[in-house]
Amino acid sequence: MITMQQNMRWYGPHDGIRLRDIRQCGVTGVVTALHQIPVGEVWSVDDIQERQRMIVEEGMEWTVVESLPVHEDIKRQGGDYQQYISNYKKSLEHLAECGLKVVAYNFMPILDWVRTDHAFVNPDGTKALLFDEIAFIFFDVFLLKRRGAESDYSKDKVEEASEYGKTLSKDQKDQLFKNVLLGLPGSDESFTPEKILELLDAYKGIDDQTLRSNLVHFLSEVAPVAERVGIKLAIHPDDPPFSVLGLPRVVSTEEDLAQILSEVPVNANGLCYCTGSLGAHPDNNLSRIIDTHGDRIHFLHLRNVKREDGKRFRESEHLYGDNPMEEIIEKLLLLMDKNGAALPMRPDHGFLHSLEGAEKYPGYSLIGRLKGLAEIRGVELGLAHKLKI
Ligand code: CS2
Ligand code: MN
Repeated sequence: MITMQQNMRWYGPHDGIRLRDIRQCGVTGVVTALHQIPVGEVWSVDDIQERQRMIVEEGMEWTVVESLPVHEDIKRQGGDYQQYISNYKKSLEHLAECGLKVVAYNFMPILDWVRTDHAFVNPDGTKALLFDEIAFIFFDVFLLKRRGAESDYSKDKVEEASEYGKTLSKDQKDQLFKNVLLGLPGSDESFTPEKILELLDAYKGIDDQTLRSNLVHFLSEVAPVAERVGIKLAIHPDDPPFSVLGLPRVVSTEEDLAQILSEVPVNANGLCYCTGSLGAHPDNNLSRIIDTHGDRIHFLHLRNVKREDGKRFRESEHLYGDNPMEEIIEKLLLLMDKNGAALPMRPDHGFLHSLEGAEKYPGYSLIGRLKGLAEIRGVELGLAHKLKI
């Protein structure tokens, strides 16, 4: 019986959650990254091995790199992008030398995932991450005051956002600001408004088409190297899967995925199948993505979302939401059985339970993720038994 290879994400020695806590979730695999190394610099064999040692000492293995981040110069194809591409190749070679096989990354300009509320209170008191379009427009137009922001939205929506803003206290506005500009995962620093406006300026004139061709260029350079050294690249979909702050987005829909995979047709150029990010777009059919691109899926992020009005969605319990998780897990089991190989997975995000009080990295509480992992594991074992695989 081939089941998913189970992991938990660890943000490294600065994470409030210890490797021991992760081990006690019943996983043997850790997903982590060298967050201390500035984006774009080469990851040395020594640094990689040091991290591996920490994990092995606790009885586990570093299975997936998440993320080896892509420098903004590569996304914009400006500045020192050639140097950064060459550094990226070196890091991949070093990772391969240390035995790593899967590397996740994303190609979202400037920001990684964005939510307007990091502590939406569920009826039972647990807290979840939420994206609300109106709150986001209020942030963009009235708090950040991005030049030209208003023209990216309909008049009605801007009006609604302005009304919404009137209901917020000063503290609530500050909180919204902080939530949106959280910074990169694993980093303890948020973006300042000045910094974000400056970064946004650098994207002037870069539309979807340009960003897509920059991504294809990057992949045509790095995917053959990954293929040669035995590393599988897994691109993480955009989150949310639509444009934010007027920035281009090219990894949001099924068409986007098909195009990225066909433009650079080597197996090492693959996907991180994140059901939460893809599932926030109403047109994405999660089961069909497995049918169409199964062989190019190299890493699994399993979680669920509940889409509400328009572009508002909240993260829901791992098994209950708009994604048909039983069907997805069944398809993944059949895919792994066909290929004779287990895919690495991790529960992606979880609720914050009252017992934990606060979490250092939003979405990455221990109890909520463990609950998701345990539920997914149960469904998987039951289905594997029933399918007799
Ligand atoms: C993750 C992303 O926390 C999350 O939502 O799925 O931050 C993911 O690690 C990156 O986008 C991958 O590069
Ligand atoms: Mn994800």
